[in-house]
This record gives sequence, structure tokens and C-alpha cells, in this order.
Amino acid sequence: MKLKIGISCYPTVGGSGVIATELGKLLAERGHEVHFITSSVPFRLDRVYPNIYYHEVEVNQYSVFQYPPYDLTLASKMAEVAKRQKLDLIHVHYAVPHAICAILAKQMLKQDLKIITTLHGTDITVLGYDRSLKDIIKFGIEQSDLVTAVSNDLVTQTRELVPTDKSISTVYNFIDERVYMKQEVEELKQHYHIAKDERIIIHISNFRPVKRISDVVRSFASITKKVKSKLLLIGNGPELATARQLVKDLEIEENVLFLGNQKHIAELLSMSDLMLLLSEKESFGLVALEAMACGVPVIGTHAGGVPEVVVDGVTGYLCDVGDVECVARKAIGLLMDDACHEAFSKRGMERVQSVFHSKLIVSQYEKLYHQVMQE
Ligand code: GMT
Repeated sequence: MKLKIGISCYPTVGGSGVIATELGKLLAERGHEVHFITSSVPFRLDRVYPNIYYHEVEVNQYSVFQYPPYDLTLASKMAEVAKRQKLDLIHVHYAVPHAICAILAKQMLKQDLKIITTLHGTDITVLGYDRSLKDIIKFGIEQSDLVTAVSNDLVTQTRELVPTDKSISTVYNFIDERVYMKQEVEELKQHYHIAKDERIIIHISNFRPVKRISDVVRSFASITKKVKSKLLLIGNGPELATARQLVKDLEIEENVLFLGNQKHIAELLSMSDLMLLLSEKESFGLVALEAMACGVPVIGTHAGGVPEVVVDGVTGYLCDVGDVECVARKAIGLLMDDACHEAFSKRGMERVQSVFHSKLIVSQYEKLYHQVMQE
């Protein structure tokens, strides 16, 4: 049965926005009609796609209100689109505010509208600690027709923080394997003035404190003493200035490239030898999956869902949060052992195909949609 599906997410750069958009694109390819209801065009919706429609949530700033009414405008838009387009269901990413908006929209409508909520982490691991939001998160979860989380760890954490009997299914994240694959990019190294024999270590994030960029820089400072290498820092965010200062203090400026936000991540990954993802909280770690898909081993932390993505000693290594000595030691060992590096790279690509293939994951979502439509 082909469905009419609404999708709401934060459309700007971020894993949840990426997953919501890629899921919408693949559902549309399978013949479903997909309606994005977001505050701007999701950044991965970069061309015209058949079966995909976009409805902008225009949040006006009224001088009489201190805060722009995003949640109410979104709820109102959801109700309007659901009614006009006769949506079967709305799939929201984040319990707050998006599930709450969908619940409100449903109440405004006279038709049935199924609500599917995907938890991505920040809505639970950050907001769940806020006592003033705990009850509304619980409400959002319990009033949804179906709830998914992006890792088993996030299911456990949600249950600990927001005790509920509601069933929460794990549906892992995925990548578009037509985009994330190893590419020939020898000339790109020259473009960045990186010598052929230099190894490339990459970190990609939104530079929030939770990503522990300082650990990435400190680990690299030790690695580069032993292995001729460059560090690529991709992304932008609050910790960028601190990272720049640390790079200066450690006198490794010549070896660190700050590239800001980038569009062609698969190309940058394809020229990289190792990814560092050293976060203290990470419900999944989509960038680690992107790296593995491009044949890049990952050193991650024992945090959240990362161990469900990166298999220690198989597709990369795991170290304790903050243990930069462990990260440097594992990285040096891996970068100096070509056979081991090749094996990790190959096994990472295989793991992406067997566990996180988009076909598998999109089918899981489809199955859940059909299940909820029967209820
Ligand atoms: O990591 C971020 O700061 C962005 C955040 C988001 O909401 O986009 O990422 C969360 O969702 C991603 C997609 O499911 C996960 O891969 C990230 O691990 C998760 N981030 C955290 O849990 C900190």
C-alpha cells in the first residue's frame, strides 16, 4: 500500500535532519508520497524529487511575544497539510517539540493521523535531564502511535530517564550507499597540499562541547609525532575557537586543516585513513557510519550507541571517553600496520552493507508504518 507521509525534523545540518531527509527520499523512490513540513528546505533535499513536496513553516517574529511561536506554527501547518493532502501518517524526528506538535495537530483534525516518533538522542540525553521537560517528553512518547530510537542504547537510556511502558523499537540509522562509497580522489590530496605519504585523520561534527574536540586535537598531537599526518576538522560550532587555540598552543598549526562545513563529505572521507569520534554522548554516530561506508576505520568512544556501530578491534577501536592516550596508541598502531588497516577498512564496508544498508532500514520503517496503519 502506498502511503501519504508527512515528515518533520530540524532541517539544518545534523544527523537527525540527514536521516529524516534521506528516509523521505528513499520512501518517495518506493512510490510513497512524501511531504516535508519544516522551517526551511532540508539541506539534503538539493534537487527536485518526484513524489516529494515541501511545506514551509514560516515562523514570524511578533514584537508582542518574546519568543517566536515555532511549535504552534508547526502544529498548525501539520494540521493544514495533513487535512489538505489527506496524510496517512506523520513521522516526526525528536520527541520535543516535534511529537508534541504532531499530537496537537492530530487534535485539531477530525481525521485519524498516525504519529511515528523517532528519538535521536539530544531530545532524550540532554532534554531528558531537564525536570521541566521530562513529563512532556514522556507525553510525546506515550501519545505517539509508534516510537523508534536509533540505537539499543538510546532505548535503554530513554527507559531510564523517562520511565514508560511504551514499546520503543530500535531502527538503526543508514546512509545512501550510492553517495557514501570509496571514491578515487588522489588529486584532492594535492589540492589540499597533502603529500602522498601523509596519512589523513578526519573529524566531522557540529563542534558542540559534547563532541570533545579538544580530545581529538590532543590525540592528533601525539599521533603526528609518530606518523606523518594531517588532521582535517570539518564542521562548525561553539568549540571551534577553542580548537583553534589548542592547535596553536600545541604548535601543530601546519598539520591541521579547518575546512568548515562541507558538502562533499564522501570525497573527503575517501581520502582519509582514520576517523576520530571521541564524543561523551552519541546516540548513534552517523558520521562513523559514513566513514565506514567509505572504507575509513573509526576510533570512537564507549559512549551511547557508538559501540553498536564501531566494532572494537574489527572495524576500528573504542576507548574510554577522555582517554586520549588510548586513542593515540590505537591510531598509531593502526596507521603503521597496512594489513590491519586494510582489513578494518574492508570489514567496515561489509558491516555497513550487512547491518545498516538503506534497503534494510527503509524496509523496517515501511513495515512499522504498515503495522501502525492496521491498528
Ligand atoms: O550530534 C548532534 O549534535 C546532532 C544530533 C541531531 O539531532 O542531529 O545527532 C543525534 O542524532 C544523530 C542521528 O540519529 C545521531 O547519529 C547522533 O549520535 C545524535 N547525537 C547525539 O546523541 C549527541
